[in-house]
Amino acid sequence: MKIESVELVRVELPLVTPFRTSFGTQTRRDVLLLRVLTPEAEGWAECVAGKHPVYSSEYTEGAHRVVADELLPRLLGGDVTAASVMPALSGVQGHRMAKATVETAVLDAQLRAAGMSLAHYLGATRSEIVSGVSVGIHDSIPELLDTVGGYLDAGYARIKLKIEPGWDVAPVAAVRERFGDHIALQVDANCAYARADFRRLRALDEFGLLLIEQPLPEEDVAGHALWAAAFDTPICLDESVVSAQAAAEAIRLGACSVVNIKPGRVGGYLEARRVHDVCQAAGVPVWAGGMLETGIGRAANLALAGLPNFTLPSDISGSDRYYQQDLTEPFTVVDGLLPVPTGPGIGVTPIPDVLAELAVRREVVKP
Ligand code: NPQ
Ligand code: MG
Repeated sequence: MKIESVELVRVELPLVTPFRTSFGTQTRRDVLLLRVLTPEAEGWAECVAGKHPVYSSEYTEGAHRVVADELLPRLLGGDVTAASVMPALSGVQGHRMAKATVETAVLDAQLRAAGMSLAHYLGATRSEIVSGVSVGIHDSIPELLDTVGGYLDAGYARIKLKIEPGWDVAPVAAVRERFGDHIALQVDANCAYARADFRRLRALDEFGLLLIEQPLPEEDVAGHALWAAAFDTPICLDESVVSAQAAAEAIRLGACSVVNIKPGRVGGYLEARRVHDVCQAAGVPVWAGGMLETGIGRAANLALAGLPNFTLPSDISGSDRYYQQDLTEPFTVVDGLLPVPTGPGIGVTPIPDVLAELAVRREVVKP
């Protein structure tokens, strides 16, 4: 394909409720969208970087600059396909979320031109995805129980509690006590613990959790291996899995028996599919993570989550979990399920009026 121009669109979206994790409280998303224009079709993608570099080193303004100043100049001018994006960008170190956004927008344009859905392209075998919800750290246990009860009433098939030192065993015990042993429950620490917290966290073993996600720092894969050998509860990695190679190494070391896949974190949907394949070959189930995406990112994640080794409930929730007004037609959870989009490419586009209202900055880059 020949790319005529790329538009970087910045959108500010308030969250329906503040989302607190071990790395901070988010009240809004500062979103970077890319729109790739080709003679045949346009392609859309959402960058999952947060406003501040607190979940990962990437952040929205940095991703914006690296896309416009470093990535697009290496890409534009010649013939571009989704498969040619990462090789063209290999001279830039890191910045996986920024690179993923460029690759995804190109892939969306390519698939729209071909009339093929992303789900079909990736090899999805499912038309619906089991929807789970990630529940932030609350100020009190009663408030947490209200929130969890609301999500269970809304049909969510799995609850994930965010934890940190001081907010771990008590909230898990309270949710089990109130809602019973049958609900699918897991926790996510976002790297907030140290090896010295071993005894504290192993106390979670008695609650029958589906998994404990990323208790230790990103670099401490060996620590996760020590804990995985000692815990009954499966250890799942998120932040540590930055590529298919990292996934293979972590599995070989025994650091995890489950993997959370986020395309942004691993540098795109093509690499995410490789992570899926590596895990599948090793007998390690995977599930689709979430980064508070708008409908643009959510649609693409649903396509990926249709692949066969995504056997655990996802962190892909309904639009209304995060946004009063999504950028696309809203995704709605019905009976705990979300549909895999079937239209060409990611299957959705921003609603023009909504985008016009919420966009705060636009920059166009041409070859
Ligand atoms: C996780 N997601 O699995 C992430 C963490 C997360 C749904 O729990 C801005 C940027 C806000 C990145 C909120 C969920 C974020 C973010 C949460 C990442 O670890
Ligand atoms: Mg996580």
